[in-house]
Amino acid sequence: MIGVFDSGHGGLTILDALHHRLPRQGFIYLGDHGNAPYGQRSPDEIYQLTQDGVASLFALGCTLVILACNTAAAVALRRLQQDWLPQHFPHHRCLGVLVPMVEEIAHNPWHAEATASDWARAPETLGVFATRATVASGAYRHEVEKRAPRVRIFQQACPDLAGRIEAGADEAELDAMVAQYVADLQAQLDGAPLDSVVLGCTHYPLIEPLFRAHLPENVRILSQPLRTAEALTAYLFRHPEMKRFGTLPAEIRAYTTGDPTLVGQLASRFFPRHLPWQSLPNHS
Ligand code: DGN
Repeated sequence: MIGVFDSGHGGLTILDALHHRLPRQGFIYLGDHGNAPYGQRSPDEIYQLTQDGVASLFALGCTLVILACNTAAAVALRRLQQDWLPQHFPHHRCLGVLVPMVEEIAHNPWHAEATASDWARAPETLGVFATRATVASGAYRHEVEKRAPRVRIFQQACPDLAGRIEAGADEAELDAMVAQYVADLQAQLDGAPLDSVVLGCTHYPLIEPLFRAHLPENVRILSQPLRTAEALTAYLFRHPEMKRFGTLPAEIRAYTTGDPTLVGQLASRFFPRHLPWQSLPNHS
């Protein structure tokens, strides 16, 4: 089984795409609702909660875990990969949702063809909308500088947008928030044209039409669920030992550190199929 971890149920937008792309693959989803939201927490807290969540998924039998939460991936993934996994779980793996997005930009075919003077005239600009903690972590900037150094990145924190989406706020309220965050991003650009945008939080794809409506028409919105699913498929092709394909329908188990009944009601908007939510074993 492959584990999918998120601070709540926003990561179901990622699970949905993974399940669609890999229908025979079993998944165990864990939402840390008992400690959500992560977006306003300190890096140390986010690191510890993410490590605990991943350890729980390992204990449930997963050997590969996707951090479907941008905040957890941005703050904790590198430290987990560099310190914790090699020491405690050398044969287990953890992947995130940031690198697939940055690779999509880095592998844009136009980049390979562009000459130095094309770049000097028009470097590609990437906008990232994310939680405050994701932006503050600098992880998107780090990955862009490493993998797509000629791309100029502009980040816009969207405090409470995920919370309001999750609370089922009406469209007019969400539209006003998105309009403001798009305007704030554009103010940072100082007139430079925006080429692509990452909706760098699990909840934002649910209101992509609102971002679409406020962004200039030619801006490309990169799909994080889709790209993550493609990246996982390619990873499993390179690492067949991580793959455990079964018969259809593949099993999907869903655990929460919160109230399973409540989570089941809220989560139906994020995942089309009914999931039998359970409390995380041995969780108090
Ligand atoms: N899942 C989080 C993310 O993708 O950043 C958003 C929810 C939260 O914890 N604020």
